[in-house]
Amino acid sequence: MRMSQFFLPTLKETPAEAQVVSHRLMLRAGMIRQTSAGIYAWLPLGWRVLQKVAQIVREEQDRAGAQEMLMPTIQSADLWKQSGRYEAYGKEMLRITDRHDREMLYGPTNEEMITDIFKTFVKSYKDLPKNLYHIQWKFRDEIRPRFGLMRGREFLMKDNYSFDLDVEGAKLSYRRMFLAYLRTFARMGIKAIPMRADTGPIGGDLSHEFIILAETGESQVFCDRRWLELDVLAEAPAPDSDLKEFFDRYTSIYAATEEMHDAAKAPADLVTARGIEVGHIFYFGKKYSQPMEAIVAGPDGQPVTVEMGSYGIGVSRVVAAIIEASHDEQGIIWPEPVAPFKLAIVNLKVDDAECSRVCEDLYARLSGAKVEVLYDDRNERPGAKFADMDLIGVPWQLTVGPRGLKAGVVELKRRATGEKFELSVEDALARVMA
Ligand code: 5CA
Repeated sequence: MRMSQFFLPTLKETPAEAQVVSHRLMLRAGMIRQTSAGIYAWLPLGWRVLQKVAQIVREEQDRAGAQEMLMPTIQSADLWKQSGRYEAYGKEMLRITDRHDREMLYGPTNEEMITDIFKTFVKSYKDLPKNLYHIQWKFRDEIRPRFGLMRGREFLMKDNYSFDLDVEGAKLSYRRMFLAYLRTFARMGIKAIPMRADTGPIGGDLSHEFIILAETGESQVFCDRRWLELDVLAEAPAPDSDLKEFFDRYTSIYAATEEMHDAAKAPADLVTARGIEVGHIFYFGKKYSQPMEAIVAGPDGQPVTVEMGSYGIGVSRVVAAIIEASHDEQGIIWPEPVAPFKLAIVNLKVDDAECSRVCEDLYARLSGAKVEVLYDDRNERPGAKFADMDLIGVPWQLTVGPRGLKAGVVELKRRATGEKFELSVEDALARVMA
């Protein structure tokens, strides 16, 4: 992408309405634009990151055996009357009446709809287990939408739903998702710690919130210091084993939200911090399958009401949470797996023929090798270019200037550490393509 053509409306000033750093930086970096309270348009830079995050979520769901589908945002109120949640959800649900006076709603979650779809088609234990997910916009009419994407009204969620014949099967599905969540966040370059949690309006008796530690988190959390050192990806077992040993080991390391914290059970080496909830998993048995009659024929021909769980990741909140956990005074520091571009080329003097020739050549070769590269070909002061690059947080910056070229070098800078390397063009290329 050429920066001269890219729709990237960065702001010099800090927007007064933004209270937390992720909201400020997303506005300043031209990632999002608020269109109504708690509702945002995703501009090209933000959209690239949102898709990166969604893709990692998708790959880990697929790896765990879940199958992707897509349910609509607009739902009929009838289903919610069957489960008993239509009244219970209260004002947080956006209710809509269509031209035929039918009651509709913008879905805040999908337990009812998926249970209805499931029971229409699945009639036998032989078709179990099943685990279905989608990545879809949700709407919750939060009293106080705030902190930008962290607590929006419209937000992107990955939600999936497991169906099993018995409790043992449902608990295995839960452990599989527990592992998938640990892997998902680790792959994004962030540490999300599973904490025993309250089940709230979703219901059930087994639940974990996945929490990222960050100063601006909405809740107080407590965990054993060992959590900070765990290397989940190195230790993760294969998803097709029974995962009992793994689940017991991980859940035995202390971690709790404020509501569940018990000082008497906490370890000596306790970390107290603020946390952001990026995911939440629930096992709730027959809470929806019973009232909605999701029943299959069991092995002995007798009817069995299925066991269910649901599992959510706030995909759009994750984008903000990553920024909360990874930024400095100058701007965002994207972990490479979710970065909008891997590398930026900064042309210090676009009217210098040699500078531009080298930059164009680099740009063509990197693009040809499918490296996602942003080329700053604008006629701007070097200071303004560096400030923009640090603000939008691309992991590697390759600076090409007339003085360096005379000495045969370009400068490669790593955004995360500020380290700078003077390298020949070929060595710089080899380094970023590795
Ligand atoms: N049906 C279940 C799981 S599929 C469910 O809805 N769970 S939830 O209510 O905990 O939401 C799942 C995730 O969505 C949360 O962990 C959080 O990361 C995200 N989320 C919830 N509300 C908002 C909001 N207002 N703005 C942004 N993200 C949100």
